[in-house]
Amino acid sequence: MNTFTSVAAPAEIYTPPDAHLLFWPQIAPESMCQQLYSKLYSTLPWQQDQITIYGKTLPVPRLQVWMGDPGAHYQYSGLALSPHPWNQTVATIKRQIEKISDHQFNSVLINLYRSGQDSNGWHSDNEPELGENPVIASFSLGATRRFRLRHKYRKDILPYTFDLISGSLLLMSGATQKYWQHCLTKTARPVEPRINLTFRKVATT
Ligand SMILES: O=C(O)CCC(=O)C(=O)O
Ligand SMILES: [Mn+2]
Repeated sequence: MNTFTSVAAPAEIYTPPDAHLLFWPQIAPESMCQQLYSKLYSTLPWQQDQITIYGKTLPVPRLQVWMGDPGAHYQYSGLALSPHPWNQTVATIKRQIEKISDHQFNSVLINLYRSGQDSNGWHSDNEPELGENPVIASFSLGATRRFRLRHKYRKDILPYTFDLISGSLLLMSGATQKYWQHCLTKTARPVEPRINLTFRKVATT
């Protein structure tokens, strides 16, 4: 597999209060994104997990795979995930993203949004195993979907919206996960599936 173009134009920088966001609209050419998408879609062990919120158990509104170094376990909303070993395609993407972002990761949560009805509700990536000020690198493949961010406490700060196109990379760092929430909204428009990879660094056990 070719490497990504390191053409990635310099990142757009957003520094609203209590957040730090870097956004690269396109770090890989579309033809490569299509190849990566097909590979991941057909080879990953997609799971339909269940989460428990306020005592209610519900299916997660998307499919997902947790992958990482041995010992990189992850828990959220009552769901405990043990890592699948690195798949070659995901490991290649990880190396490129580490180069572009200048951060190291040991795990990734991969989401498959099968249609516009699949989504990801308002949340912060603030689980204890991520530590203080986690750095999250979010890479998208497939359909463009709308990603929103809002401050948790300050209504006077405008929310942010990113249309995450195939090949884009969004890096969230600093206090972003402490003070802001994000979500991936549903859409009534007919859309193709989308795969999103959020690379993370978790404490290993
Ligand atoms: O699909 C996305 O763009 C967001 C994914 C996300 O926030 C997560 O997996 O924690
Ligand atoms: Mn998230």
